[in-house]
Amino acid sequence: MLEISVYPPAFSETSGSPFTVKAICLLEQSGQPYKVKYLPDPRKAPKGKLPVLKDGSKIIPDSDQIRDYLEQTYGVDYDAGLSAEQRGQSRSIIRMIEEHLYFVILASRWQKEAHWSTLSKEFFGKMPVLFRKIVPNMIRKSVIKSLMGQGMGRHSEVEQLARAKKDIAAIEAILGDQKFLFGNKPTAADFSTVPMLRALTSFPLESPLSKLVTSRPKLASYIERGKKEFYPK
Ligand SMILES: N[C@@H](CCC(=O)N[C@@H](CS)C(=O)NCC(=O)O)C(=O)O
Repeated sequence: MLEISVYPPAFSETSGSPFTVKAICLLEQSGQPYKVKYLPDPRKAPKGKLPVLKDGSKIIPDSDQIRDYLEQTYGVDYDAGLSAEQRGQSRSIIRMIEEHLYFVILASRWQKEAHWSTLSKEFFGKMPVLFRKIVPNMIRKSVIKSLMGQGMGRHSEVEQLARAKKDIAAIEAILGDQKFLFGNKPTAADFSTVPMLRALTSFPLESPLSKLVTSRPKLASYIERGKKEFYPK
């Protein structure tokens, strides 16, 4: 049976990372039986990140590659019914959400001083006390280093917010009055977008960043609808 390794649930989401939630949703939609393995530590994963899919002896890291694998191996088409043009638009939305907006969320969770203790308690609260004094700060340092490398961590919070606002406004414009980004049926772009926007709104401290979603009624109902329609029950 397919087995997906993901972070344990966090902040009332199915899993602690929007990428692992996405992978679970992709599996859910594939119609294939699968089981979920919770793994708090990604260091042994092939790319040191989660999600990772195991299919017999095959190990597939990265949610994008997991999507390709499920499409190629099990004949799923997450963009069924979309034109070539829409498939291109879908790809661009996914890249914007995963390779840009994600880093604003990462900075908001890990870099922003006012959010850190809430994140740390949720992710590391069950760790033995001795480790809890050292490990969370070590991981935080490495996340901030990666944010500096990627570049988002070099922007001020105000600049990050302005960048996120443009992405979220773009999603709102694409959604319009539709149920999902490309019509009545959820497609690949929704499986990336809904978990990412929910990563913003599920964080228990309200912020100008989370308000970018919660203050837009169409987006707020979109992410509720997504959860109802394609998250595991
Ligand atoms: N491109 C990857 C991104 C996965 C990713 O960034 N996972 C993060 C959690 S949000 C992770 O496991 N990070 C661990 C680390 O960097 O040490 C995918 O789509 O799966």
